Amino acid sequence: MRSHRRIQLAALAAVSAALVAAGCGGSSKSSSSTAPAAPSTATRTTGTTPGAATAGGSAQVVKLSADPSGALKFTTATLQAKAGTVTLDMSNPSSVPHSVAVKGNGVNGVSPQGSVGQGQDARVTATLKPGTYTFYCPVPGHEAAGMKGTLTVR
Ligand SMILES: [Cu+2]
Repeated sequence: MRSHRRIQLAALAAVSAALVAAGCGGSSKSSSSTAPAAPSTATRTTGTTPGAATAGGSAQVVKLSADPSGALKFTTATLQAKAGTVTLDMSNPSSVPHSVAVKGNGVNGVSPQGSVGQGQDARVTATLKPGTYTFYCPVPGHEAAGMKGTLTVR
């Protein structure tokens, strides 16, 4: 006969009870912040152009003056400008009415203001190609008396 040996294994089951203590939070009603929901799309503009000058488009202004003593002439007989839209701005410091005009190379522009008196300006604007032009006073007799000059456009 064979004796059976019984081995009993006592297993100790450890039961760990986890108690979750919920934090007692005061029911503080969070005041809804009235911050405007700004769509902060921070789109960073690449290729910054700091103070890009608007080049082109603006007419260049060439100033001249009638003789202040009243002689029928300008204070200069030669003017220069770059090709493009050119405005001749003549001031008249004299007591004799004058105006300004430009002609040559198919251009024939006369100041729409007509003759202007003392302390006033007359202007004429024309689109000029490179070449030589004549600026003059369109008041009758003034150009013939010598109130003219040469405008060189480059
Ligand atoms: Cu004149």
